[in-house]
Amino acid sequence: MNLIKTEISGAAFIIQISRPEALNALNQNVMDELRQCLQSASQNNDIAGIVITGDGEKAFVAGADIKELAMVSGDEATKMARKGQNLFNSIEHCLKPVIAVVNGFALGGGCELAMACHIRIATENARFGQPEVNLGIIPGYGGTQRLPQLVGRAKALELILTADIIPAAEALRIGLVNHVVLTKQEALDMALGMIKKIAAKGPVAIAKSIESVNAGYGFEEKGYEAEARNFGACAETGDFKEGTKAFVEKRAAKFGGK
Ligand code: CO8
Repeated sequence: MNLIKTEISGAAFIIQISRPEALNALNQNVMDELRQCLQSASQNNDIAGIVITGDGEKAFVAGADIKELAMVSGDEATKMARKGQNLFNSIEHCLKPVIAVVNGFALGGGCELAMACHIRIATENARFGQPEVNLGIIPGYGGTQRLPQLVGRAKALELILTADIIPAAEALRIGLVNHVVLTKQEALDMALGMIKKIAAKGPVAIAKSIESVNAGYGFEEKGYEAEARNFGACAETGDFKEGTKAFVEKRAAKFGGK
């Protein structure tokens, strides 16, 4: 593991995404390491729960890696979106609780990663948003499906269409996070406390609770497939080229609508 730090604390497996120079952005190597970590944690009988967080204080995850994304074709983008959706789906369906400790920016794919977790604990400096339209693309790791489930369709559309970034207090108000605490250490302590509490319950009952809650939502094939396909379609546009170029050049994009 080069881009992820792991630690076991009691019955908890802590996964810390660590690319501080890119605000922990998710490139394909991070995604591969995340998949491996989740697999080993979920198969380990001594582990009762998993915590996912970002290295440092500034960012949980600032999204998919825009510089990597800028290089891919429409078809590749669709495939990457499907692959990421499957990984995040495996988090949602993990039979051990997965808790996101959201420190700082949780944007785009970062917000989507947090939403795939069962519980979200944020620090006061956390910021949430789906700013993909700033880049001429749409959420591609399940955000168009999970955000409406968590905050309702109207608020989800407002956030996705305006690309607004909201503070932790607002995320709490709209039901995007479970708790907001002052520091990352407090958030980690709260997550570890929850896992300790859960570890004392019947593991089969815990697994069946997660399975049953998820069964009411299902993996809406239609919605996720539309998201992956439309993500790929956006990645073929001039708007996407302009959006990613503008990000690298640290300026606002000028979209032509093609
Ligand atoms: N990707 C790559 N690099 C990033 C990213 C990112 N998402 N976010 C930040 N960085 C880099 C910056 O380029 C910068 O690098 P450098 O020092 O080399 O210029 C470094 O991290 C520090 O960032 P800033 O200087 O920009 O820090 P600021 O404090 O000024 O701003 C922000 C912080 C507001 C978080 C700003 O960095 C930002 O807007 N980042 C991008 C947020 C974003 O748009 N996220 C969505 C990305 S798209 C996405 O997530 C799609 C998900 C689905 C993908 C499906 C298929 C792959």
